[in-house]
Amino acid sequence: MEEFANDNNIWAEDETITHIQKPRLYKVILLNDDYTTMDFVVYILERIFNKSPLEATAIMLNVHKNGRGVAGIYPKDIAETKINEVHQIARDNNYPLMCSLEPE
Ligand code: TYC
Repeated sequence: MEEFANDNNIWAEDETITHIQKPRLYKVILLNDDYTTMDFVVYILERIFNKSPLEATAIMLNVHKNGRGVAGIYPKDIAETKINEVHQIARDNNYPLMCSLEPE
């Protein structure tokens, strides 16, 4: 069946309208602490949040200076998975690094 789409709706040939829900997005907030090394935070930002070395360093320094910062913005299930991965890798390496979830 041929379909014509704009931002929110798809018009099918039989003129039914399907409403497409845009997923709500959530910010993954990275929190500062006194024990996790800067190199480890940069590694996490590259590995889990797919940041370039330059971006990862800028985000890490921002969190170090301001106490918190945005690591990435994702649909809820993806954001939750990334947070679990960060906490697991941090615990495996004996770092207290924490992140949290915030509606955009
Ligand atoms: N404050 C840490 C240090 O001085 C570095 C750090 C940055 C830790 C960002 C956590 O989310 C963080 N080693």
